[in-house]
Amino acid sequence: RPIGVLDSGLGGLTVLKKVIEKLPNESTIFIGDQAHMPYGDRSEEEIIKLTRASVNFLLKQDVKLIIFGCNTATAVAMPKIQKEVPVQLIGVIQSGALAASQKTRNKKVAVLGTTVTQESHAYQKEIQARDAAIQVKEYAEPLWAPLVESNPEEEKKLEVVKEGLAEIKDQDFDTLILGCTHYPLLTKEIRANLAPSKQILDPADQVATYTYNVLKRDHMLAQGPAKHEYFTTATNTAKFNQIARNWMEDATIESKH
Ligand code: DGN
Repeated sequence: RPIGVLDSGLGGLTVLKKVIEKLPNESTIFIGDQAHMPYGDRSEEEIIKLTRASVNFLLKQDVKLIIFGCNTATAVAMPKIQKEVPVQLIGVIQSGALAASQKTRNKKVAVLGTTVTQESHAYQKEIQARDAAIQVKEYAEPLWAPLVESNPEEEKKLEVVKEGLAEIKDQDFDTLILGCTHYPLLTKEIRANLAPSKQILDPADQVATYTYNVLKRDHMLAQGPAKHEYFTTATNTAKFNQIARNWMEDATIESKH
C-alpha cells in the first residue's frame, strides 16, 4: 500500500521529495489542493473541511499512512481528523520542533509560516514542550506560498524574500525553521538574505526519518518497486507538472485532476 501525502498545493512536494529519498521502495500518492490554495488565511473550519476531503481521497486510494505536507493543516486540522480515520497521520510541525530543539545552540529559534500557523503558536508550543528555555519567535509570510505557486522569475523571488526577511534577518536566532512547506522552494533566495552563521531548518528531513521509523515499527515497510502518483484539484495541470518535474527532477511526472 502507498504512503499518502497532502498539501494545499505544491509545497508538499518538498516533503514528498525527502520521503522518497529516505524510503526509495515506498509507493506514494500526492494530492495538492491547488483549487483552494492558499490555506494560510482561511478559517479553521474551512481548513478542516478541505483537508478532510484530501484525506478521504487518499483513503480511497488505500494508503497505509498519511503525511500532512502542510504546516497549516497540521496546526489546525490534524488532531481533529486523526480521531476520524483508521490510519496514522504524520504532521510536519512535531518533526520541525524536534529538529530545532536539537539543533539550536543559542536557544533562539525563528519560525516562518503562514498566518494561520503562526496564530496557532503550534511551533512555540511544540518546541517549548521539549525545552522550555528555547525562545521562539514566529513570523508570518503570507505572500510566499502564493509566490511559489505562481512560478515566478528569479528576480521576483529574490525581491519578495528580501522584503519578507528585512525585519527578521538581524535578530539573534541561530536557527530558522521553514514552517511552511512551500518555503524550501525559496531556499536559495532565503540563504542569500541570511548571515551564514544562521542555519536554515527544513522539517521535512525529520518527517522522512520519523515516517521510516513508524513504518519499521509497524512492520509496514514496502519492498518496492515504487510507483509515484500525483493529483491536483486544479483543472489546469500544466503549472503543477512544470514545477513538480523541476523540483522532483522527474520529467515523466503527469499529474491528474
Ligand atoms: N504549504 C502550506 C503550509 O505548509 O502551511 C500552506 C501554504 C498555503 O496554503 N498558504
